[in-house]
Amino acid sequence: MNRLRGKRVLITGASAGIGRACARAFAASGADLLLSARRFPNLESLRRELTLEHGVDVAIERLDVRDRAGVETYVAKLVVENRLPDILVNNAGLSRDLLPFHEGKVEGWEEMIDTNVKGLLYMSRAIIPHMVARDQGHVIHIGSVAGDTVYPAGNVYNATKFAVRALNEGMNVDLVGTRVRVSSVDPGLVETEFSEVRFRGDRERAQTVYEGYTPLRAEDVADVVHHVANAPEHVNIHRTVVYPTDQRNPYILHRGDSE
Ligand code: NDP
Ligand code: 8X3
Repeated sequence: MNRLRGKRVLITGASAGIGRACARAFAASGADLLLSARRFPNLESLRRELTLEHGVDVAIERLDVRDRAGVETYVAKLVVENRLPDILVNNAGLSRDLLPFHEGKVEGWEEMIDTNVKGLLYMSRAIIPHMVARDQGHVIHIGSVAGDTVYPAGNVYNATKFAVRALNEGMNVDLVGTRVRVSSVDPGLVETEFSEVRFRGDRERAQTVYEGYTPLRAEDVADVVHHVANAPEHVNIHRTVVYPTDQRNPYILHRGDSE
């Protein structure tokens, strides 16, 4: 049963990877979209594609989730336009470097904390009060298995995703008694631009992350997000962990004869 037709879905970080795949999955179900990211040309081509293929309404916004005033101005504009979302997908995020803690680059740490934690907080704080006022809404965070288990040199990235897990629980606890749902979809290894960003543009190194096994595709994660969002209103799927079949935890990865 499709419960998403005519819903409005706001997705942060929709210019690539999981965010873009989520936009495609929701559009295919007839949902209208509010898409944001920093790379506006990517959003423009996605809007063209989705309006042409699915006839849905797609509004795009150049938005850096680290910019608190920018986030608040954006949400205020949505209020004025009467276009608040039914569903918020907090997807924008990144990792920088893979260095032992004592060799870490502080500026990369700040970028991760500002994006993965503070950006998610700014957006959630701006949107959720409106959901509470309407007693309806669904916030879906893209967490990570990195928020379950720390791996070597993951340190600050792990800490940001542990924070997302805590916030997912905290928001759920605080929203009891309302019909606002909060969920987290927590993937293992997904082949996107993620590793290229982590390794600051080193494509060769990024490719080695996905060699010798079959990683998740962004579309696989979008399927799960779509499933979580499409659950009946009385069902709140708190947390979904999704790994590639070749990976069973952050340490156990079978690099062998997979395609
Ligand atoms: P990509 O690098 O492919 O996409 C990241 C998206 O986030 C881009 O659209 C980017 O847009 C956006 N983004 C980054 N920084 C900002 C910012 N400051 N403001 C607004 N948008 C921003 O990576 P993924 O699709 O893989 O990552 C999406 C989410 O999934 C992240 O939260 C990541 O931590 C999480 N994740 C990824 C996994 C993986 O293995 N790939 C596994 C588990 C979780 P732009 O640059 O245009 O602003
Ligand atoms: C991204 C997956 O394993 O690189 O969150 O941390 S991992």
